[in-house]
Amino acid sequence: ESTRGRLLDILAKHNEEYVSGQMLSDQLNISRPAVWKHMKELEKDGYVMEAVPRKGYRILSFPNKVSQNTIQWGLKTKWLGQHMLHKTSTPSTQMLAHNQAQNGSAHGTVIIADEQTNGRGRLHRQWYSHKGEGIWMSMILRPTMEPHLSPQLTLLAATVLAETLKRHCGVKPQIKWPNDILIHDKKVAGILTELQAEQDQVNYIVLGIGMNVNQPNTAFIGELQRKATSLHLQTNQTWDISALVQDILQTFEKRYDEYMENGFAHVKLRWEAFGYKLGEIVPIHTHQNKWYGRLMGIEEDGALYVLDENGQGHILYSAEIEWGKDYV
Ligand code: BTX
Repeated sequence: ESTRGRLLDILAKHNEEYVSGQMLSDQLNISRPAVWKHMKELEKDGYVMEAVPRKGYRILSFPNKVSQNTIQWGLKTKWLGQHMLHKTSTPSTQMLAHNQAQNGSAHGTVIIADEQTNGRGRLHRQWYSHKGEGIWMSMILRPTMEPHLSPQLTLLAATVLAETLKRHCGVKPQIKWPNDILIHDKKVAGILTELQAEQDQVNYIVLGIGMNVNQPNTAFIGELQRKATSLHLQTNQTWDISALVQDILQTFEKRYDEYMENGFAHVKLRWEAFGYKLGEIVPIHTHQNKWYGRLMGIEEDGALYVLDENGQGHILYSAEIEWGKDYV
Protein backbone atom coordinates (compact mmCIF):
# COMPACT_ATOMS: atom_id res chain seq x y z
CA GLU A 1 0.00 0.00 0.00
CA SER A 2 1.26 3.50 -0.80
CA THR A 3 2.31 5.95 1.89
CA ARG A 4 -0.55 8.20 0.89
CA GLY A 5 -3.01 5.33 1.21
CA ARG A 6 -1.72 4.55 4.70
CA LEU A 7 -1.84 8.21 5.61
CA LEU A 8 -5.48 8.37 4.56
CA ASP A 9 -6.19 5.18 6.48
CA ILE A 10 -4.81 6.64 9.70
CA LEU A 11 -6.67 9.92 9.31
CA ALA A 12 -9.91 8.17 8.44
CA LYS A 13 -9.71 5.85 11.44
CA HIS A 14 -9.45 8.90 13.68
CA ASN A 15 -12.56 10.36 12.16
CA GLU A 16 -13.10 13.89 13.50
CA GLU A 17 -10.10 13.76 15.84
CA TYR A 18 -6.81 15.43 15.04
CA VAL A 19 -3.76 13.31 14.38
CA SER A 20 -0.43 14.94 15.16
CA GLY A 21 2.20 15.42 12.51
CA GLN A 22 4.69 13.66 14.77
CA MET A 23 2.54 10.58 15.08
CA LEU A 24 2.02 10.45 11.32
CA SER A 25 5.71 10.84 10.72
CA ASP A 26 6.48 8.03 13.19
CA GLN A 27 3.86 5.64 11.87
CA LEU A 28 4.67 6.22 8.22
CA ASN A 29 8.38 6.44 8.76
CA ILE A 30 8.70 9.71 6.84
CA SER A 31 9.79 13.22 7.84
CA ARG A 32 7.30 15.87 8.98
CA PRO A 33 7.88 17.97 5.87
CA ALA A 34 7.10 14.83 3.86
CA VAL A 35 3.82 14.48 5.77
CA TRP A 36 3.02 18.07 4.88
CA LYS A 37 3.81 17.39 1.22
CA HIS A 38 1.42 14.44 1.14
CA MET A 39 -1.30 16.66 2.64
CA LYS A 40 -0.81 19.14 -0.19
CA GLU A 41 -1.10 16.32 -2.71
CA LEU A 42 -4.31 15.12 -1.11
CA GLU A 43 -5.73 18.62 -1.36
CA LYS A 44 -5.02 18.51 -5.08
CA ASP A 45 -7.10 15.34 -5.17
CA GLY A 46 -9.98 17.28 -3.67
CA TYR A 47 -9.67 16.32 0.00
CA VAL A 48 -10.25 19.21 2.33
CA MET A 49 -7.76 19.01 5.20
CA GLU A 50 -7.46 21.01 8.33
CA ALA A 51 -4.08 21.64 9.96
CA VAL A 52 -4.08 23.12 13.45
CA PRO A 53 -0.83 23.95 15.28
CA ARG A 54 -0.14 21.67 18.26
CA LYS A 55 -3.13 19.52 17.41
CA GLY A 56 -2.43 18.09 14.01
CA TYR A 57 -4.35 17.17 10.94
CA ARG A 58 -7.81 15.92 10.14
CA ILE A 59 -9.96 15.33 7.07
CA LEU A 60 -12.86 17.77 6.73
CA SER A 61 -14.31 16.37 3.57
CA PHE A 62 -13.69 13.88 0.83
CA PRO A 63 -13.36 14.77 -2.81
CA ASN A 64 -16.21 14.38 -5.23
CA LYS A 65 -13.82 13.98 -8.09
CA VAL A 66 -12.32 10.68 -9.05
CA SER A 67 -8.73 9.72 -8.32
CA GLN A 68 -6.84 6.58 -7.48
CA ASN A 69 -7.21 7.57 -3.81
CA THR A 70 -10.94 8.13 -3.86
CA ILE A 71 -11.49 4.77 -5.51
CA GLN A 72 -9.02 2.75 -3.49
CA TRP A 73 -10.13 4.38 -0.26
CA GLY A 74 -12.20 1.70 1.45
CA LEU A 75 -12.16 -0.56 -1.61
CA LYS A 76 -13.01 -4.00 -0.30
CA THR A 77 -11.34 -6.22 -2.86
CA LYS A 78 -8.51 -8.69 -2.66
CA TRP A 79 -7.08 -8.42 -6.17
CA LEU A 80 -9.29 -6.28 -8.40
CA GLY A 81 -8.24 -2.63 -8.53
CA GLN A 82 -5.46 -3.03 -6.00
CA HIS A 83 -3.24 -1.87 -8.84
CA MET A 84 -4.79 1.14 -10.48
CA LEU A 85 -3.93 3.82 -12.96
CA HIS A 86 -6.11 6.93 -13.14
CA LYS A 87 -5.88 9.50 -15.93
CA THR A 88 -7.74 12.76 -16.21
CA SER A 89 -7.71 12.34 -19.97
CA THR A 90 -6.59 9.59 -22.32
CA PRO A 91 -7.49 8.50 -25.86
CA SER A 92 -8.86 5.15 -24.65
CA THR A 93 -8.39 3.14 -21.47
CA GLN A 94 -8.45 0.02 -23.65
CA MET A 95 -5.28 1.12 -25.43
CA LEU A 96 -3.56 1.98 -22.17
CA ALA A 97 -4.57 -1.34 -20.66
CA HIS A 98 -3.12 -3.25 -23.61
CA ASN A 99 0.16 -1.42 -23.19
CA GLN A 100 0.17 -2.14 -19.48
CA ALA A 101 -0.70 -5.79 -19.99
CA GLN A 102 2.04 -6.23 -22.56
CA ASN A 103 4.46 -4.79 -20.05
CA GLY A 104 3.43 -7.38 -17.50
CA SER A 105 0.77 -5.61 -15.39
CA ALA A 106 -0.84 -7.87 -12.84
CA HIS A 107 -4.18 -9.64 -13.03
CA GLY A 108 -6.78 -7.23 -11.66
CA THR A 109 -5.07 -4.01 -12.73
CA VAL A 110 -7.63 -1.27 -13.42
CA ILE A 111 -7.15 1.67 -15.78
CA ILE A 112 -9.69 4.46 -15.40
CA ALA A 113 -10.07 7.90 -16.93
CA ASP A 114 -12.24 10.97 -16.38
CA GLU A 115 -12.39 11.46 -20.13
CA GLN A 116 -11.60 9.50 -23.28
CA THR A 117 -10.87 11.42 -26.44
CA ASN A 118 -11.05 8.33 -28.62
CA GLY A 119 -13.30 5.90 -26.74
CA ARG A 120 -14.20 2.79 -28.70
CA GLY A 121 -17.06 0.35 -28.89
CA ARG A 122 -17.15 -2.92 -30.78
CA LEU A 123 -16.26 -2.95 -34.49
CA HIS A 124 -14.36 0.31 -33.99
CA ARG A 125 -17.53 2.22 -33.28
CA GLN A 126 -17.18 5.40 -31.28
CA TRP A 127 -17.93 5.49 -27.58
CA TYR A 128 -18.89 8.91 -26.25
CA SER A 129 -16.92 9.42 -23.01
CA HIS A 130 -17.27 12.99 -21.87
CA LYS A 131 -15.24 14.33 -18.97
CA GLY A 132 -16.39 13.44 -15.49
CA GLU A 133 -19.80 12.23 -16.58
CA GLY A 134 -19.31 8.51 -16.58
CA ILE A 135 -17.19 5.50 -15.78
CA TRP A 136 -14.61 4.78 -18.44
CA MET A 137 -12.42 1.94 -17.29
CA SER A 138 -10.62 -1.18 -18.43
CA MET A 139 -9.45 -4.09 -16.36
CA ILE A 140 -6.64 -6.49 -17.10
CA LEU A 141 -7.54 -10.10 -16.38
CA ARG A 142 -5.28 -13.11 -16.67
CA PRO A 143 -7.60 -16.07 -16.28
CA THR A 144 -6.47 -19.64 -16.78
CA MET A 145 -8.99 -20.46 -19.47
CA GLU A 146 -9.34 -21.54 -23.05
CA PRO A 147 -9.88 -18.65 -25.48
CA HIS A 148 -13.22 -19.97 -26.77
CA LEU A 149 -14.72 -19.57 -23.27
CA SER A 150 -13.78 -15.90 -22.95
CA PRO A 151 -17.21 -14.63 -24.11
CA GLN A 152 -18.44 -15.98 -20.77
CA LEU A 153 -16.48 -13.20 -19.08
CA THR A 154 -18.31 -10.58 -21.12
CA LEU A 155 -21.62 -12.08 -20.04
CA LEU A 156 -20.40 -12.21 -16.46
CA ALA A 157 -19.46 -8.52 -16.63
CA ALA A 158 -22.90 -7.67 -17.99
CA THR A 159 -24.61 -9.45 -15.10
CA VAL A 160 -22.33 -7.67 -12.65
CA LEU A 161 -23.23 -4.27 -14.08
CA ALA A 162 -26.94 -5.06 -14.10
CA GLU A 163 -26.87 -6.45 -10.60
CA THR A 164 -24.86 -3.52 -9.24
CA LEU A 165 -27.02 -0.88 -10.90
CA LYS A 166 -30.17 -2.48 -9.58
CA ARG A 167 -28.89 -2.65 -6.02
CA HIS A 168 -26.92 0.60 -5.95
CA CYS A 169 -29.26 2.91 -7.85
CA GLY A 170 -32.64 1.18 -7.68
CA VAL A 171 -33.07 1.07 -11.44
CA LYS A 172 -34.32 -1.88 -13.52
CA PRO A 173 -31.54 -2.69 -15.98
CA GLN A 174 -31.81 -5.23 -18.76
CA ILE A 175 -29.06 -6.92 -20.74
CA LYS A 176 -29.37 -6.91 -24.50
CA TRP A 177 -27.37 -9.79 -25.91
CA PRO A 178 -24.53 -10.00 -25.64
CA ASN A 179 -23.50 -7.10 -23.46
CA ASP A 180 -25.41 -3.85 -23.62
CA ILE A 181 -27.07 -2.61 -20.47
CA LEU A 182 -30.36 -0.88 -21.15
CA ILE A 183 -32.74 1.00 -18.91
CA HIS A 184 -36.16 1.70 -20.37
CA ASP A 185 -34.90 0.69 -23.80
CA LYS A 186 -31.93 3.05 -23.78
CA LYS A 187 -28.26 2.18 -23.44
CA VAL A 188 -26.69 3.11 -20.13
CA ALA A 189 -23.57 0.96 -20.36
CA GLY A 190 -21.52 -1.14 -22.75
CA ILE A 191 -18.77 -3.70 -22.46
CA LEU A 192 -15.85 -4.32 -24.79
CA THR A 193 -13.78 -7.46 -24.28
CA GLU A 194 -10.50 -7.87 -26.08
CA LEU A 195 -8.36 -10.94 -25.96
CA GLN A 196 -4.71 -11.83 -26.34
CA ALA A 197 -4.36 -15.58 -26.60
CA GLU A 198 -2.29 -18.54 -27.69
CA GLN A 199 -3.84 -21.61 -29.30
CA ASP A 200 -5.34 -23.03 -26.11
CA GLN A 201 -4.66 -20.51 -23.37
CA VAL A 202 -5.68 -16.92 -22.75
CA ASN A 203 -2.68 -14.68 -22.31
CA TYR A 204 -4.65 -11.70 -21.04
CA ILE A 205 -8.04 -10.07 -21.43
CA VAL A 206 -8.77 -6.36 -21.42
CA LEU A 207 -12.34 -5.89 -20.30
CA GLY A 208 -13.59 -2.37 -20.91
CA ILE A 209 -16.64 -0.90 -19.22
CA GLY A 210 -18.32 2.32 -20.27
CA MET A 211 -21.17 3.56 -18.10
CA ASN A 212 -23.13 6.81 -18.39
CA VAL A 213 -23.57 8.24 -14.91
CA ASN A 214 -24.20 11.95 -14.54
CA GLN A 215 -24.92 13.19 -18.06
CA PRO A 216 -27.70 15.75 -18.32
CA ASN A 217 -30.27 15.63 -21.08
CA THR A 218 -28.25 17.93 -23.29
CA ALA A 219 -25.24 15.59 -23.29
CA PHE A 220 -26.66 13.19 -25.84
CA ILE A 221 -26.97 14.56 -29.33
CA GLY A 222 -27.65 13.06 -32.74
CA GLU A 223 -28.43 9.34 -32.73
CA LEU A 224 -27.52 9.13 -29.04
CA GLN A 225 -30.53 11.25 -28.16
CA ARG A 226 -32.88 8.34 -28.71
CA LYS A 227 -30.39 5.56 -27.96
CA ALA A 228 -28.51 6.60 -24.81
CA THR A 229 -29.39 7.41 -21.23
CA SER A 230 -27.54 8.05 -17.97
CA LEU A 231 -28.20 7.08 -14.37
CA HIS A 232 -28.83 10.73 -13.63
CA LEU A 233 -31.53 10.92 -16.29
CA GLN A 234 -33.12 7.73 -14.99
CA THR A 235 -33.08 8.59 -11.29
CA ASN A 236 -32.85 12.37 -11.08
CA GLN A 237 -29.89 11.97 -8.76
CA THR A 238 -26.23 12.82 -9.10
CA TRP A 239 -24.12 9.77 -8.35
CA ASP A 240 -20.73 9.54 -6.66
CA ILE A 241 -18.61 7.96 -9.37
CA SER A 242 -15.91 6.62 -7.03
CA ALA A 243 -18.47 4.85 -4.86
CA LEU A 244 -20.10 3.32 -7.90
CA VAL A 245 -16.75 2.13 -9.25
CA GLN A 246 -15.97 0.54 -5.89
CA ASP A 247 -19.26 -1.30 -5.89
CA ILE A 248 -18.72 -2.54 -9.45
CA LEU A 249 -15.20 -3.75 -8.64
CA GLN A 250 -16.29 -5.48 -5.44
CA THR A 251 -19.22 -7.18 -7.13
CA PHE A 252 -17.12 -8.15 -10.13
CA GLU A 253 -14.41 -9.73 -7.98
CA LYS A 254 -16.95 -11.73 -6.02
CA ARG A 255 -18.76 -13.01 -9.11
CA TYR A 256 -15.52 -13.68 -10.96
CA ASP A 257 -14.15 -15.82 -8.12
CA GLU A 258 -17.45 -17.71 -7.87
CA TYR A 259 -17.42 -18.31 -11.61
CA MET A 260 -13.81 -19.58 -11.58
CA GLU A 261 -14.74 -21.98 -8.83
CA ASN A 262 -18.18 -23.17 -9.90
CA GLY A 263 -18.43 -22.53 -13.64
CA PHE A 264 -20.91 -20.75 -15.84
CA ALA A 265 -24.28 -22.18 -14.78
CA HIS A 266 -25.07 -19.48 -12.24
CA VAL A 267 -23.86 -16.70 -14.51
CA LYS A 268 -26.19 -17.99 -17.21
CA LEU A 269 -29.18 -17.93 -14.86
CA ARG A 270 -28.39 -14.46 -13.62
CA TRP A 271 -27.82 -13.17 -17.14
CA GLU A 272 -31.16 -14.59 -18.24
CA ALA A 273 -32.91 -13.00 -15.28
CA PHE A 274 -31.85 -9.64 -16.73
CA GLY A 275 -32.24 -10.67 -20.38
CA TYR A 276 -33.79 -8.04 -22.63
CA LYS A 277 -36.91 -9.29 -24.45
CA LEU A 278 -36.27 -12.91 -23.53
CA GLY A 279 -39.23 -14.98 -24.67
CA GLU A 280 -40.29 -12.28 -27.11
CA ILE A 281 -40.17 -12.11 -30.90
CA VAL A 282 -37.80 -9.44 -32.16
CA PRO A 283 -36.16 -8.41 -35.45
CA ILE A 284 -32.72 -9.96 -35.81
CA HIS A 285 -29.99 -9.06 -38.25
CA THR A 286 -27.52 -11.76 -39.27
CA HIS A 287 -25.18 -11.13 -42.21
CA GLN A 288 -27.35 -9.35 -44.76
CA ASN A 289 -30.64 -10.81 -43.53
CA LYS A 290 -33.34 -9.44 -41.30
CA TRP A 291 -35.71 -11.99 -39.83
CA TYR A 292 -37.92 -12.44 -36.76
CA GLY A 293 -37.04 -14.79 -33.96
CA ARG A 294 -38.00 -15.57 -30.40
CA LEU A 295 -35.11 -14.96 -27.98
CA MET A 296 -34.81 -18.07 -25.79
CA GLY A 297 -31.63 -17.66 -23.76
CA ILE A 298 -27.88 -18.11 -23.88
CA GLU A 299 -25.73 -21.17 -24.43
CA GLU A 300 -22.78 -22.35 -22.37
CA ASP A 301 -20.38 -20.65 -24.77
CA GLY A 302 -22.27 -17.36 -24.66
CA ALA A 303 -24.08 -17.81 -27.96
CA LEU A 304 -27.68 -16.66 -28.30
CA TYR A 305 -30.41 -19.28 -28.73
CA VAL A 306 -33.30 -18.20 -30.96
CA LEU A 307 -36.37 -19.95 -32.40
CA ASP A 308 -37.41 -18.92 -35.90
CA GLU A 309 -40.98 -18.66 -37.20
CA ASN A 310 -41.07 -22.42 -37.88
CA GLY A 311 -39.98 -23.26 -34.39
CA GLN A 312 -36.54 -24.19 -35.61
CA GLY A 313 -33.70 -23.46 -33.15
CA HIS A 314 -30.69 -21.35 -34.11
CA ILE A 315 -27.50 -20.76 -32.18
CA LEU A 316 -26.13 -17.34 -33.05
CA TYR A 317 -22.60 -16.17 -32.48
CA SER A 318 -22.91 -12.79 -34.11
CA ALA A 319 -26.14 -10.97 -34.67
CA GLU A 320 -27.70 -7.61 -33.99
CA ILE A 321 -30.98 -7.54 -32.18
CA GLU A 322 -33.04 -4.52 -33.06
CA TRP A 323 -33.83 -2.59 -29.96
CA GLY A 324 -35.19 0.67 -28.71
CA LYS A 325 -38.70 1.96 -28.44
CA ASP A 326 -39.06 3.01 -32.03
CA TYR A 327 -38.50 -0.14 -34.04
CA VAL A 328 -41.35 -2.25 -35.38
P1 BTX B 1 -20.99 -1.02 -28.93
O1 BTX B 1 -20.26 -1.16 -30.23
O2 BTX B 1 -21.94 -2.08 -28.54
O3 BTX B 1 -21.73 0.36 -28.87
C1 BTX B 1 -21.28 1.49 -29.59
C2 BTX B 1 -22.49 2.26 -30.04
O4 BTX B 1 -23.21 2.74 -28.92
C3 BTX B 1 -22.13 3.49 -30.86
O5 BTX B 1 -22.11 3.19 -32.23
C4 BTX B 1 -23.27 4.47 -30.51
O6 BTX B 1 -24.40 4.20 -31.30
C5 BTX B 1 -23.62 4.08 -29.10
N1 BTX B 1 -22.91 4.90 -28.11
C6 BTX B 1 -21.74 5.57 -28.20
N2 BTX B 1 -21.41 6.15 -27.05
C7 BTX B 1 -22.41 5.88 -26.18
C8 BTX B 1 -22.66 6.21 -24.82
N3 BTX B 1 -21.80 6.91 -24.07
N4 BTX B 1 -23.80 5.73 -24.28
C9 BTX B 1 -24.67 4.97 -24.96
N5 BTX B 1 -24.49 4.65 -26.24
C10 BTX B 1 -23.37 5.09 -26.86
C11 BTX B 1 -20.15 -0.94 -26.48
O7 BTX B 1 -19.86 -0.90 -27.84
C12 BTX B 1 -18.86 -1.05 -25.69
C13 BTX B 1 -18.38 0.28 -25.16
C14 BTX B 1 -17.17 0.14 -24.29
C15 BTX B 1 -16.63 1.47 -23.85
C16 BTX B 1 -15.52 1.30 -22.86
S1 BTX B 1 -15.17 2.77 -22.02
C17 BTX B 1 -13.73 2.17 -21.38
C18 BTX B 1 -13.09 1.36 -22.50
N6 BTX B 1 -12.29 2.20 -23.34
C19 BTX B 1 -12.75 2.25 -24.60
O8 BTX B 1 -12.25 2.92 -25.53
N7 BTX B 1 -13.86 1.49 -24.69
C20 BTX B 1 -14.18 0.85 -23.43
